[in-house]
Amino acid sequence: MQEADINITTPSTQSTIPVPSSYGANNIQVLDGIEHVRMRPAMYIGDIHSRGLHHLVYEIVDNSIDETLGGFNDYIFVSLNPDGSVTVIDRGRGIPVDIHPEKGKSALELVMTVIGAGGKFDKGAYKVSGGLHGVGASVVNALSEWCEVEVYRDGQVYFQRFERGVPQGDVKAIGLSDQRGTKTTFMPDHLIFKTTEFRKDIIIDRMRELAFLNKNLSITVQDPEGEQEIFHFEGGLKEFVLFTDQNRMSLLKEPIYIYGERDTTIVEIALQYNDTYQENVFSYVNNINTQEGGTHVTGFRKALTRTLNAYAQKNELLKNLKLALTGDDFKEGLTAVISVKVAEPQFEGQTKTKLGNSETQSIVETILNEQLSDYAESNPNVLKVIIEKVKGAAMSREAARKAKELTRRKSVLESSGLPGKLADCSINDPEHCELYIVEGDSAGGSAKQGRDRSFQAILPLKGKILNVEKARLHKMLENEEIKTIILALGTSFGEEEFSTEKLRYGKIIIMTDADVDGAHIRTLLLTFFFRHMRALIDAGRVFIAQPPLYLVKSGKEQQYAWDDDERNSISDSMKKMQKGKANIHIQRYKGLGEMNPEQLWSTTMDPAHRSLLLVSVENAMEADHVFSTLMGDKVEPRRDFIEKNARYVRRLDV
Ligand code: 0RA
Repeated sequence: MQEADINITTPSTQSTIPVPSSYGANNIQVLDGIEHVRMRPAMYIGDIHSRGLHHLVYEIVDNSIDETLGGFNDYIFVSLNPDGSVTVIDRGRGIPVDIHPEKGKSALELVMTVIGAGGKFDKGAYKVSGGLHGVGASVVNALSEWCEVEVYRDGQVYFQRFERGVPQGDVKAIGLSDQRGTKTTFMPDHLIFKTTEFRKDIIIDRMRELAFLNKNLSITVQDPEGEQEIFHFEGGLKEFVLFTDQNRMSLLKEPIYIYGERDTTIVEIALQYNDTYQENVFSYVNNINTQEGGTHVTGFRKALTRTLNAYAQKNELLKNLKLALTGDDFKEGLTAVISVKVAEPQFEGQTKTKLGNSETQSIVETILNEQLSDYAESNPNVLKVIIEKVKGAAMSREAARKAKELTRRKSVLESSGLPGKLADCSINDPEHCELYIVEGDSAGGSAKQGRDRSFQAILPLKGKILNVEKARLHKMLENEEIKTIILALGTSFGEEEFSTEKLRYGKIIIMTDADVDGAHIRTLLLTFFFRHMRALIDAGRVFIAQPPLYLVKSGKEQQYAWDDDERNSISDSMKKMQKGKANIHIQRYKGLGEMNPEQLWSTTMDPAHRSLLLVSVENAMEADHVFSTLMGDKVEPRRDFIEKNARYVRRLDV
């Protein structure tokens, strides 16, 4: 889970930065392309913030991955260099350097300067070509202050340099080498990007994921200090599942592993059951995370349900169960990774991360049916454990249904009224309404007095909400705070009933104190939204308020500060105006309740001055990992995690 730094007034993604004009007339088309990329970078890489910046690395690495998928490469080296540039090296075939007969330029130069040229080279069966990926090295080149490529081919080392996309001379042979491969180094252009600082943890997360997905590949990541981490997983997806469940208690000795090929499609699946109640299924097509699922996931679910059900029936494992199993019963505690390699993937859906190829469904289904049945026959003890788990889910589903029926009339969730604690806003148009979920009654009081009641609603929570990571569905619905939130949002709840369309507010803003309790409550709320109302996060509806930490006063002058650096620079500048004689008073806000309503409004709630953090799930696997670590049962990993990440937690007063 990322709390991306995004102001409510979204910064313009357009820039008007020209490319150098030292380019001949025959290059006009190339120049047009580069210019367009530099003018509208977001069209090519998503945005010009941290996310887009990291996409540059993925684009280059994807080319090396294509070589890997084609069977030509087993090694990738990624270096975050001390000067802020990034180097990617592979041992693939090397970008060709011979002259293209019609264009009169080297293939290397075309790959690096013609937008979309990468796709014109047939580099193997499973080209990465979905989502934001696949725009090619030329886009990275166009968005780099400079970029240097070395190609190791035919016993030679070839070299070419570019500045803001423009070649600085032709490709030349600069030496001899018996290696093969490609080395690309680029410096992201600070004229384009709001931040040019690469984060090691973000790079590592993706490189680890790629190594899980390509078991023959070894990826080394080197940081600016020269420290290296090597990712190479001979067990592939099996190790991926173990990694995902490292903080959960597994019910199996080891994950079940499936591998099969049919026509040109490759299917790889690993799965296991753990003692929690959530399902975690991650799916990939050609190494791209298919967040919206698709035909490969449908095939997986059908085969899993059918095979396990058939096995249980045949072996009379359901004798004392008085109800039929449903697809949902197989989801509780399931962790699975599905990875398919498809020659011509069709991506659909809102974010183009849903696989559409219909043939893939039956291929996955057939392969899983066959191999899982075989596995079941030779591992009856494992199957017993799984079927027990599934039966538990079915019985709890039935118990929940009965309980719901009994309390239906009284149930708050079914009543049309709003919770009593909610101080609602007066206008009705959800797009313009905001809900502040506030910690505690006293902060709630300040917020109620400080707000603009026309469009801002306040919902004060009493202390902590339930940790949904450890609770079954019907337990959650018995929790007052959770019921109150669901009611206020208006979205209803549960797989069938939940609907974003019924959401009563365009923005849901979590506003907690800047202390440990506040951080905990925020995490509990985020866990709830992530596990049970993920669509709200994906739709960009969930935000975190940013109250100031300090009030710096000197005489009549006063200014707020959001962190220690800001506090120091404010007090320094106050001292200088008043020539060192200033009597500076610094107030540290521990809780929202310490601010009066006017202060809370002007610093934290007034859309003209506040800044909010937008909550986004950059990587579902990573988010799952964070929540299962922070909220799960195992204590050790939680302690490790907190110790390791403590230095990232800045605005926390322990
Ligand atoms: C075009 C054609 C061939 C390889 C590549 C591009 C290629 C591109 C990149 C980018 C990073 N690493 C790369 N490795 C290879 C095929 C060349 C051949 O047939 O020898």
